Amino acid sequence: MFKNFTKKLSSIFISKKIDATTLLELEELLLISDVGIETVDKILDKLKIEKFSDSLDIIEIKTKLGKIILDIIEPFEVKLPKIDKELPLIIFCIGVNGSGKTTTIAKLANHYKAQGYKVILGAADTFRAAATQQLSEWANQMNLEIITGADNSDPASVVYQCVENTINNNFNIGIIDTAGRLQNRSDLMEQLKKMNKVIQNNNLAVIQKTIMVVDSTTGQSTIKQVQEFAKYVSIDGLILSKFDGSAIGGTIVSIINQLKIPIIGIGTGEKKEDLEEFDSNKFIKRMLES
Ligand SMILES: Nc1nc2c(ncn2[C@@H]2O[C@H](COP(=O)(O)OP(=O)(O)OP(=O)(O)O)[C@@H](O)[C@H]2O)c(=O)[nH]1
Ligand SMILES: [Mg+2]
Repeated sequence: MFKNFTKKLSSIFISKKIDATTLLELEELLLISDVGIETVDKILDKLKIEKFSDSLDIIEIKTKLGKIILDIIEPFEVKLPKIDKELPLIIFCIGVNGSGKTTTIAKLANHYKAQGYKVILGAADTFRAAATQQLSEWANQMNLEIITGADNSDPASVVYQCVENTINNNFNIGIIDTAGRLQNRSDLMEQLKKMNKVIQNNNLAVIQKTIMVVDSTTGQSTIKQVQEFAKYVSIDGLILSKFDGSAIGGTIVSIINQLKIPIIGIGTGEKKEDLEEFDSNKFIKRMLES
């Protein structure tokens, strides 16, 4: 997640000084760690007003830097949605093409099924037959019910059927997959809005959580994607997929700082077990121990 962060940090502060040179080097280190410039500025501004001891060492730097970053991210650490005793939960998964939605849905289904909850899936990606098939394979593997629609049928209709089935057949949770869409395709974004409206229908008593799945290897461009999606639907949290790959951890810090949207989970592989809840303390530890 972070490549040799501490090693590089130690080499910057070998001079045991906080001065213009070391701050510039720290700025570069944070930037190559994928923390966006706005967030880097905020971190450095806070660091500059810290009091440091004369015998400044790497532990002191790490502790202060870690605390500054933790203060930014900790308020946005949110656990996976809990199941309510009274009302079923509907998780509506959205995101751009290939971000990891369908795989994340399998991971979420696995998480809730393992706790003994009754889970149903909704394949509202009706654009590609392969998409429905992909989700159906996960459903088969986990022995889950799934609602599908005919190819190119109205995805909002699959959403409706999935929510209705969740309620009428006493499922604890329905998880809805949607087709990947680019945020600049306003027709597809309007369609997303329509699906969202179906879930919000007053006659359907559910708790809705809309989760945007973001590919963490795409770095800073994720910020723009999320901002655009948020213009059409209210997003409760993000799951960042593909953290086992080339993703660099700093993106998380700037996503939180700029978007103020909670991070719910982190995808760490292609298997259904590869989902971690976001833990900000663990994140800082990984960063400072890397
Ligand atoms: N390494 C790794 N691969 C992942 C992760 N999540 C998803 N993938 C892979 O990324 C690719 C795309 O994942 P999908 O779940 O199909 O993505 P999607 O958002 O549903 O894609 P579309 O429906 O085409 O928009 C697949 O090859 C997945 O196995 C992850 O956390 N780690
Ligand atoms: Mg998909």
